[in-house]
Amino acid sequence: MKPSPSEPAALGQVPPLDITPAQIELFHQHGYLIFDNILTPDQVTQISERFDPLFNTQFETGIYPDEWYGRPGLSQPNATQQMTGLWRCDRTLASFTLSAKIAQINATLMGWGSARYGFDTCWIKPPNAPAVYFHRNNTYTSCIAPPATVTCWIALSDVALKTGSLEIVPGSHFWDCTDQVRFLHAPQEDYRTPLWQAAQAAGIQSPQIVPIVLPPGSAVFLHGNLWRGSGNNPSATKTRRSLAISSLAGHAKFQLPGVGNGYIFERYRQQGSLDIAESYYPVLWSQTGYRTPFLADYCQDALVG
Ligand SMILES: O=C(O)CCC(=O)C(=O)O
Repeated sequence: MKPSPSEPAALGQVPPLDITPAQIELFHQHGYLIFDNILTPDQVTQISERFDPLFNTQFETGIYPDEWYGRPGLSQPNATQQMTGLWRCDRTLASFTLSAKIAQINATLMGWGSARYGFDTCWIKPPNAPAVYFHRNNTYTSCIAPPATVTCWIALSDVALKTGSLEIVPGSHFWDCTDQVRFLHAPQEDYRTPLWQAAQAAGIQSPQIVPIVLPPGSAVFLHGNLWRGSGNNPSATKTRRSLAISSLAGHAKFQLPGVGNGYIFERYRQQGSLDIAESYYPVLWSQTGYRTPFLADYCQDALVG
């Protein structure tokens, strides 16, 4: 389904922010926050229906994604399917991943006055899908200043122990430790190895790993320094699906060339400038009401109105 272009989303059109100071405090303390029913069942279906065409190389806009794992007919049938850079491929997905509301919540949790697109990723774990290494998302954002991201991770199916939950470690966003860019899929060793190493560096004896359990349409907001990963999907029949929408600060810039990592961001660096181009990383929400103008013609905002 192709959404028609809409009017610009001005400040007044964004629904009131339904997040409290107490929730913001919890996010700062623990590095995550559960947010119920961010999407309706119809919206969950609308998003999920777009995934099969994408993984079968049918891109509504004709544009390929930034990152893509798990191809029917080529990959192992149980391979985790992950695709990043969805908004450029499909305008129905863009109408969610570029929404002002999610960017507003992301920014508010981080104390930013504005938020721009960072990355948008779907994670599809079929029955018996392998593990995903523990990691910190900010590791993949270190070529950006500030090197900080925040993610709204939305369940599109039941996310539960029996389908291989997302796992997080509350408070680990405070740990003084390092991480490195890794290929995250199907590790040969224990998928928690990077976590054990980080905990040791931070002087934490027994990190508390919490499985995230969510019904479809509910979300968890994740601080970019929070350690997260997932085990295999033990179900013989059920596929676990999610959509992760990550923001950067609206005022973010590139670090100097050669500083930090960002294998996707670096594709979009403009020579001779540290500015992040809004054509690739649009500003989605700002306290001033500013939103990158081309968005109004590109797609609707599915969460406005
Ligand atoms: O969905 C998963 O299994 C992993 C997701 C994840 O690690 C992430 O969103 O950073």
